[in-house]
Amino acid sequence: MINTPSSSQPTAQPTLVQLKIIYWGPAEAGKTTSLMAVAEIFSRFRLDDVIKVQTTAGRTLWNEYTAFQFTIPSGSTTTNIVVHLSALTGQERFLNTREFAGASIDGAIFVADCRPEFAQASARSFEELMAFAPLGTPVIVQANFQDIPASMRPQKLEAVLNTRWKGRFVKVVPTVATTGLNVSAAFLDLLYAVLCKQK
Ligand SMILES: Nc1nc2c(ncn2[C@@H]2O[C@H](COP(=O)(O)OP(=O)(O)OP(=O)(O)O)[C@@H](O)[C@H]2O)c(=O)[nH]1
Ligand SMILES: [Mg+2]
Repeated sequence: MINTPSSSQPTAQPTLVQLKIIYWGPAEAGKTTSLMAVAEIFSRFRLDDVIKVQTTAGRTLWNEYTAFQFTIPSGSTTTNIVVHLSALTGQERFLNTREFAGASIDGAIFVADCRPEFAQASARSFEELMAFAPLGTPVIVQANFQDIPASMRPQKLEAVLNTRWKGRFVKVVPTVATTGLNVSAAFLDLLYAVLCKQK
């Protein structure tokens, strides 16, 4: 987090807080789709267009990036919060890219692919995030692909993750990234967790 008081005047001046948040998860779990949905839902707070670095087939090569500015009351003044949001590449061979683009994060949204055949890839990717993110980094888990009947449900995913990672994530949110279902809730939950930590 970069926290810049706009002025050293004794009168209350707006404060600028800059946060970096990333989507992390296995390949094709819905990270980019989630970012695009959040970019659309919060379009009036967006600072610019979404930047994409993708293969010709639409796979994330480096990341997709967008930024928002939210202004919230803070005592007698306001705080401007600039959120830098990236969806990282999920392909296993791009671990270095992921680690580079994900440096110095304030929080992460882990997108789990809940279809049964992707359980192992999701577990592996979550383990990778746990090794990568500094202890205490707020993490929200999206239980994605909830529109697929055979998908693991959020309660089950939470129980599975708790067997190894209890206390390392804030909560599990059921999502369908393609319809935008709950992706804004997951994003706001993470923002709240990050801001509570900064206090
Ligand atoms: N049915 C369904 N499809 C989804 C959901 N989320 C994403 N998809 C689809 O899954 C595919 C992969 O989604 P992306 O958002 O590109 O996945 P990604 O995690 O960014 O993938 P990489 O960048 O390659 O790691 C796309 O065809 C999406 O439309 C979901 O909740 N339900
Ligand atoms: Mg992607």
